Amino acid sequence: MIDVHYWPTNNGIKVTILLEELGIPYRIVPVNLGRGDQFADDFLAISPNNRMPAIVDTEPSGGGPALSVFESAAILFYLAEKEGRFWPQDDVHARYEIVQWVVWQAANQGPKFGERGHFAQVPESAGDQSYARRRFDDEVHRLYGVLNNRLYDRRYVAGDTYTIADIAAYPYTMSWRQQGIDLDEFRYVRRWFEEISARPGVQRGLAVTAGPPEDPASLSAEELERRRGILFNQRARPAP
Ligand SMILES: N[C@@H](CCC(=O)N[C@@H](CS)C(=O)NCC(=O)O)C(=O)O
Repeated sequence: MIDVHYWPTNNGIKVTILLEELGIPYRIVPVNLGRGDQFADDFLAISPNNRMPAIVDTEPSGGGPALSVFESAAILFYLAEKEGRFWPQDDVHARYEIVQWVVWQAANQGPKFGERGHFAQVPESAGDQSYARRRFDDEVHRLYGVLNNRLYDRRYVAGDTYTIADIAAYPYTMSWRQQGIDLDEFRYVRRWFEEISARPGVQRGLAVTAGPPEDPASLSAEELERRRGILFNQRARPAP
């Protein structure tokens, strides 16, 4: 069984999309990010960067003890390799075409889009954010261009076949409007986006929740204060 330590965010849904595309059984273990579950000791034991997603496979290939994997890109590689789908293993050219684009997503699209979203939400009371906003708006626009140039003569990110490179890059493009992007400017991305959005496995992956939403009104002032203390201004945890 695959346990998916999960919250429905762009990085979390990469994993549920792949699992739904693969059609293999899995179990959701909610990691409520707003409550700070990512700092629990048992979660840190499998995901030391205090970020979800992470998985635990109780039946890894070849047997042996349960195997845990953190970082969404590593999880995509692990599951695709194990199941022998969406990441060809027998052709080094095709394999590394996909590796490059999954790593491109994890090292560029994910972090830059994430920072754009962060600075867009900083309240005016925190001071002038115009430099940071401009910087990450430009980066997001540049990265849509990288994807567009990639897709103008290819059906999918890594070539003619749908792979984990598409599953990695898709979630962050779902909010193109909020990101200030006009998809008419990136028409090859639009064509790809519409095709990926229509896949039943993608739609099933997007529909996966981590349980009913929490009612903010149910939280005490002490609990809100506790959450603020662990979620904001995160700094290094001391070594044991
Ligand atoms: N590079 C990581 C990023 C994971 C990540 O940033 N996860 C976010 C949610 S999308 C998280 O767990 N945030 C918790 C926090 O900021 O405290 C991956 O791709 O898995």
